[in-house]
Amino acid sequence: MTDSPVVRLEKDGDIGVIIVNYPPVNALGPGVADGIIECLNTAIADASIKAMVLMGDGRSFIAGADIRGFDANRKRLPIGERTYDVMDRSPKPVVAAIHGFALGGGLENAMGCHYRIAVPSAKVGLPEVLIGILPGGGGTQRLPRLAGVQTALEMIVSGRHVPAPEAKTLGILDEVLPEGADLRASAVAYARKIADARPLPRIRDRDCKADPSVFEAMRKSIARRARNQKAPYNCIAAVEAAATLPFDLGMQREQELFLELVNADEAKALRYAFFAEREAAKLPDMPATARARDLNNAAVVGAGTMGGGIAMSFADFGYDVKIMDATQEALDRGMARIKSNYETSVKRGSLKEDEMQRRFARIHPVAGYDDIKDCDVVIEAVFEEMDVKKPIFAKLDEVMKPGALMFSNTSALDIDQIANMTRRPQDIAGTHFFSPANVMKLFEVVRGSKSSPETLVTAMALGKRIGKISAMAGNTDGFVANRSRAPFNAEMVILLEEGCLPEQVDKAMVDFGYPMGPFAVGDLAGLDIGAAGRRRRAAQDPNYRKLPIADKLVELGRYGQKTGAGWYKYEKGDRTPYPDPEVAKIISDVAAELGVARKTFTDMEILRRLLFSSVNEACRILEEGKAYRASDIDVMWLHGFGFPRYRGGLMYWADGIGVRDVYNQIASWHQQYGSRWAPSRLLRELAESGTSFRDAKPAPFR
Ligand code: T1G
Repeated sequence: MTDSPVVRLEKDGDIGVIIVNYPPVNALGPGVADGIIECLNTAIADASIKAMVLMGDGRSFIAGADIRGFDANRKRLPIGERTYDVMDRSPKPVVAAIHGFALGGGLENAMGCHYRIAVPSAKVGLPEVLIGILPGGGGTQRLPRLAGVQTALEMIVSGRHVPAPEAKTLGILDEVLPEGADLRASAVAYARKIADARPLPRIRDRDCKADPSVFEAMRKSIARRARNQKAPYNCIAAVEAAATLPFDLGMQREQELFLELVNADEAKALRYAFFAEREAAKLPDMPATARARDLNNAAVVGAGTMGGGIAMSFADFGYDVKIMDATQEALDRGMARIKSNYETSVKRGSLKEDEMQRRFARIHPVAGYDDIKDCDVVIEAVFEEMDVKKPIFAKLDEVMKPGALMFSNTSALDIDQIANMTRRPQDIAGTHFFSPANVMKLFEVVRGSKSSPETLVTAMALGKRIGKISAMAGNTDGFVANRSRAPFNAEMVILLEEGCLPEQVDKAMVDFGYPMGPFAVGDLAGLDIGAAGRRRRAAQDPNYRKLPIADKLVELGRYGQKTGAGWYKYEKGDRTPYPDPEVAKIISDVAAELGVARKTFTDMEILRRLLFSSVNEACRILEEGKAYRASDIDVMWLHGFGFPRYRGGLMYWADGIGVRDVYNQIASWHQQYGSRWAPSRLLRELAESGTSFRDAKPAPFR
C-alpha cells in the first residue's frame, strides 16, 4: 500500500474531484468510506466548488464493500451517517464517473450521487447475493426507484454484472461516454453543465410502486436454484419493502434483512468460496519472473464431444480456434454438434442469434496438422487411450512452431508419458476440461515433471481468459478432482450392494444441495466411460475393489441416457430418470451373490459415506503434494462436480463437522469395511493436532 490517502479531493476549477485509491479494485476498505465523507464535507464547505465528481483511481470505480471485513466484524457506519446519506443531504450535485466496475457498495455509492456516467466498458451490479448477503447500502431501496422493481429484482437476485450500455437503457446511468473519451474530463464537464440544475435529482425522492404479485412470482421462479438458501429470499423481501414502505423505513427493513444474513453459515461459506477461487489462481512455488505467454489463437485436435466443447470455450471468449479430426466425417459431425449446441442456446434465449453467428464463425474446421502448425496453443482432446494420444503428440512436436504450447485434455492419464513423446516437454501440460466443456468452469491444469513455470503460468491464465476457474493439479492417476472423487463413485455403488437404491442416494444428495444426483449424472455422462476406467485400474491393481453392479449394467448395454436405460430408465425424448425395477432386481441379485445382508440407510449416512471417502482421499492428495491447498480441492468440487456453493466446498463442509469426528467415523468404517477406509496419515495427524482441513500444511507440490 502506498502512503497516499485512500481518498483525496482535487479541484478542477470549480469542480471538486473525489478520487478513491484503494488497490486493487477500490473496495470500501478501512478508511475509504470515511475518506469519501470527509472529502464530500470539505467540498460542500468550499464555496468555490459548485459540484463534485466521485471516481476511482486505477482499474475501477468502487468494487463494493471490503468482503474480508465481514469476517472481521468490522464496524459499519450507522444509517444516516454513511456516504450515501451525506450525498443525499448535499446542497451540491455529485456525479459518479464509472470505469471498470461499480458493484455492490460501489453502485450504491453511485446511486447516492445525483448523476451517473460511465465509459462503455464499465459494468455495474449488486452481486451481494453471490456471497450470501444483500445490498446493505440502500441498493434494494434505490435501484427499484431508479430502474423499476422488476429490473431491480432481476439484478439483485441474480447478482449479475450489467454492461454500461444496458445499464443506460435500464435508466441506471445518465450517460455512456463515447469510446476513448477521457472519463475525468468528461465527468468534470458534465458536473459543470448540471452544477446549477435544481432540484437535485435524489433517487430517494422517487416513487416506487409495484404489483404485489411480482414478488411471489420471483420467489416461485428461484425456488429450485435457491433451495436451502436464505439470501435470495431476503433480497426479494428488501425490494418488496421499497415498494411498500417510505424510503427511510425501507432502509431500516433492508438493514434488518441484511443483518439476518451477514454472519449466517450460508454467507460465511460463500465468502470462503469467493476467496478460495482467487487463492487457487496463485502458484506459490513459481518464480516471480514466470510470465504468461500471449496466446492469440488456438487449435483443438479431436472434434468429439469434449473437443467441440473446448473449441466453443475458446470461441465464446473471442479466440479464433481451428479444429481437426482424423476423418472429414468425424470433423463434419463435430461441427454439426457445435452448431446444434449453439442453436439450443439461442432457442433457450441464453444466446442471441447474432452473437451465436459470431462465435460459430470463430471455429474453423481444418484438414490436418499443417493447418494448425502456426497456432500459439493446441489442445488434444481425442479418445482417452494412451496409444491414441502418444502418436498425436509426436506429430504435434514435429509440426508445431517453436514455443507453441501443447496441452492434453486427458482426465487421468500420465502427463509425463505424453510429454516424453516430444522433444519439448517443457511446453506440455494437462488442461483438463469438465464435460460439457463449454459450460463447466473447472479448468484443471496438470503439471508435468518437466512443464516449465512459464507453461504453467500461461495455462492458468488461459483458463481465466476463457471464463474458467483454474486450479493446479499434480500428475497422479485422476489428477486431483477425479482422484478425490473416485472413492465417492465407488462408495455410491457399494451402498447399493448394502441396501440402497439409486433413487434414494440421488435424493439424499439433491436434498443436500447438488443440482442432480450422482446416479443421474452417471446416466448423463455414460456408464461405459466409467467402466473403461475401472477395467484399467483393475488391470493395474489386483486389490482394486470391483463394482459388480455397475459392471453388470454395462454388460447389459445399459449405458444411461444414450441407450435409454442405465441406473434409471428413460422414455423416448424425455430425459427424466425413472426408477427401474429391473435395476432393483440386478442389485438384489448381485447382493445375494455377494452374500451381503441388505439394510436401510439414513440420508446422513449416505451423505457421509460418499463425502467422507473423498475427504480421506483429498488428505492423501495433500500429503503427497499433488495440490497446493485444501481450498483448491474445494474449488474443484464446486466447479467440477456441482458441490453446493453455499456449503463452501468439500473440505470446508467437513471442517464444519470437525476433523476429529470425520477421523473417528472413518476409523470406525475402516474396522468394518477394511483397507479402502484406512484413514490417511494427514487425516490422522490433523485429528490428533486438532488442525482444520483448511489449515492443513500440504507437502511441497511435486
Ligand atoms: N473485497 C475484498 N477484496 C476484493 C473484493 C472485495 N469486494 N473484490 C475483489 N477483491 C480482491 C480479490 O480477492 C483479489 O485479491 C483482487 O481483489 C482482484 O480480484 C454494502 C455489503 C471486482 C469483478 O461482490 O467480483 O458491497 O487475490 O481476482 O477478476 O451493499 O473481484 O489479488 O489478493 O476477482 O478483475 C460486493 C467482488 C461486496 C465484488 C474484479 N462486491 N469482486 O474481478 O479481479 S459486498 C462484490 C469481484 C457489498 C454493500 C455490500 C471481482 C471484480 P488477490 P479478482 P477480477
